[in-house]
Amino acid sequence: MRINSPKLNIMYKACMKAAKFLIRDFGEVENLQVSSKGPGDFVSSADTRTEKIIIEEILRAYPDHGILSEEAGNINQKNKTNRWIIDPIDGTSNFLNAIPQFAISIGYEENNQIKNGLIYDPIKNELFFAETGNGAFLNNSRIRVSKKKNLRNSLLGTGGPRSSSKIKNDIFHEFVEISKNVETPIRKYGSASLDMASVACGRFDGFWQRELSYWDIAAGTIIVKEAGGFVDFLDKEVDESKKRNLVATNSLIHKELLDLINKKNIEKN
Ligand code: 2AM
Ligand code: CA
Repeated sequence: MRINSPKLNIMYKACMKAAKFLIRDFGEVENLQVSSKGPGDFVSSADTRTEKIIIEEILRAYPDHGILSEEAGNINQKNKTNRWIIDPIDGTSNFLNAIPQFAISIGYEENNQIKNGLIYDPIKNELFFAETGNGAFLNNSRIRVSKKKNLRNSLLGTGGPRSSSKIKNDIFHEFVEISKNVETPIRKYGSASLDMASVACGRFDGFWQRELSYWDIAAGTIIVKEAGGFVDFLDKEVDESKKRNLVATNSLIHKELLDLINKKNIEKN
């Protein structure tokens, strides 16, 4: 693994330590899946433990750094300069249903700018990572976005809407409209971080999703950018970490996809 940045090193160590347990837990979920009790509580404790291990490793190296994590919320909130953003299991519903499509996602930002990102799919043993200015990698290889030039031939991914969404119908409508403009049916794999990683390595030509959380996408944004892609938000919000509606593409199809989304005129962000 060509990791020679201190921040990526910490991410890698933390992630691998947590992944060992997570892989074991996933095996257990496969058993619980067929039991009458179901794996619900077990999964939430796997989530919490993964998070705990990662937070401990980060704080061991950088005790005063800020952390934003899906379950634990904010730690060292007064540190506005250095912040780590963690999603311990991105793709929780997949994990819960014993579907091997989930990831640990960790981002690191300085002064609100994402500098490093790491997304690890423990079941496929795929590690995506990037650091500003140094390119994006999948395991030992440099990755690049695809060269697809038009939307019609593109493979797109999306996700949602969440059950509580107030713009559910608009989101469904948007899905239908974009579907009409692509040959291959749009994929919905249920893990936003891995969807972004898929754009970065050229499996997807583009991905968009509304109403995401910052921990879903923090690591993915730098990985897509460093792979030569384009990350954009549909929100009017200025603060990057508060933007929730994302479009990430190989850059070549970006305008076409964005025009189509904007045409839909979904105003509510
Ligand atoms: P999660 O698995 O960590 O909840 C699924 O489309 C993608 O959207 C996943 O990355 C999922 O993250 C994310 N997501 C965020 N909030 C969600 C919600 N309330 N319901 C469903 N998916 C959500
Ligand atoms: Ca998530």
